[in-house]
Amino acid sequence: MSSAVPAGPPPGPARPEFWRSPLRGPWLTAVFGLILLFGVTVLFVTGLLSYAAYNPALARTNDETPDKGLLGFYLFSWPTSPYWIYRLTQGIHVTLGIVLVPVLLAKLWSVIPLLFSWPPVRSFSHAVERLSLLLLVGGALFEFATGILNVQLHYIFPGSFYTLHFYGAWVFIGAFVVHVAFRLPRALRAVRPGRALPAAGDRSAALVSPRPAVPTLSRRGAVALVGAGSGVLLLVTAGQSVGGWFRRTAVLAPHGQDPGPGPNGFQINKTAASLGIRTSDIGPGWRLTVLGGGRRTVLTLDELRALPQYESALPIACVEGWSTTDQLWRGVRLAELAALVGLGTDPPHVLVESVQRGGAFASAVLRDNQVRDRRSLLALRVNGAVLSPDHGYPARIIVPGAPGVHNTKWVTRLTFGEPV
Ligand SMILES: Nc1nc2c(c(=O)[nH]1)N[C@H]1C(S)=C(S)[C@@H](COP(=O)(O)O)O[C@H]1N2
Ligand SMILES: [Mo]
Repeated sequence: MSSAVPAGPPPGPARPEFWRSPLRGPWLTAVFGLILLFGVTVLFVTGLLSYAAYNPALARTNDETPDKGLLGFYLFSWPTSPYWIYRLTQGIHVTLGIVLVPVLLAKLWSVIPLLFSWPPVRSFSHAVERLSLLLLVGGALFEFATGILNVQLHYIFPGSFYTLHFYGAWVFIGAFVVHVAFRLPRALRAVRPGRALPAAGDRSAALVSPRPAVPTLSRRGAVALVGAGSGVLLLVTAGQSVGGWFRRTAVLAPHGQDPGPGPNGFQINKTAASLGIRTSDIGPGWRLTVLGGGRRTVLTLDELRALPQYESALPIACVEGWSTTDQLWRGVRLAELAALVGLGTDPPHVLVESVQRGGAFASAVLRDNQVRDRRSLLALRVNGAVLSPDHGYPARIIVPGAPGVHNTKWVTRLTFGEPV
């Protein structure tokens, strides 16, 4: 006497009537989806550029990502012009990532009934599709969460942020491309003016509540609300990338809104004290050692000051998205320091080491195009004053277009042209 009646979904979210919002439907999902299609594409491209900006293939110090294999590709050497390039690309990456959060959440809200669709697995292809959506949604949440935690300096990751965000990006983008390939035609149809109602059996019709509550907001109103949320985030974030006066509007910026007065009054990433830089490391006993071509020269600070000094107006642009306006640096050209060890014509790459003991940013390798640029300095002064200890006294690197992390502070050794 077995019953042939298939069991319906259990009470709760697996039942379509459970979902009552009259706003859900193909149009709303398509609008958010199309915004994300554009936004995520920009995030992916600027993210790849951010990776390339580290000159990852140049040296292990620049990119410690394990087993990156083919994914560690990059197509070009990071340029030094325009000198604000990283300020722009990374400012866009971080600001856009934050601004898209309301859109991402709204998109997920619009499709949440599908998460509980019954039966959980209908067929093999349905299972594959659901698995790909797991990678898509999981990947998106992972990338947004790790990115935001990093720009908020909240390092709770089990490992390096770079490694996690890098591999997460490839998983996410793979699932994203598949998702877009399958859903883009439907999304475009859903936003076409004068579109027909979804045909019966159309899976996207599952988004429409069979028992809608009375609307308190139109669908356009919902889009406007999400847009307003993104707009507010833009207003309280972008100031950290624009810098200068606008820093005051960046109330979400973790370094604070006021970097203090005077020539050294611009944003500091890590203070000397926080990294354990001792006064004895950068006191009168400090020396700059220049190595390369089998030669070695050691200079005191006074000897460095006696070399020809040049000025460059360049910003600091951090991977965390904040940047400064142009600061006026003054110091010795990297190319002329290479000349001290006989490598003045066509200077090669250089390994820059600081007095800092350990830590990922204690050293970096700059590519030959960065060494050769006449604006690249070992800076001793900024905005007319001696560097403050927090900005890298007695000497720091400043290179046009480079990510902040390659502008090593408290430099003590330069090694030109050695294999790294
Ligand atoms: N030795 C050393 N140099 C360093 C760092 C560091 O941690 N140690 N931080 C880098 C990073 S991530 C940035 S963004 C810039 C910030 O420079 P600022 O603090 O002078 O603005 O310094 C770079 N130079
Ligand atoms: Mo940075």
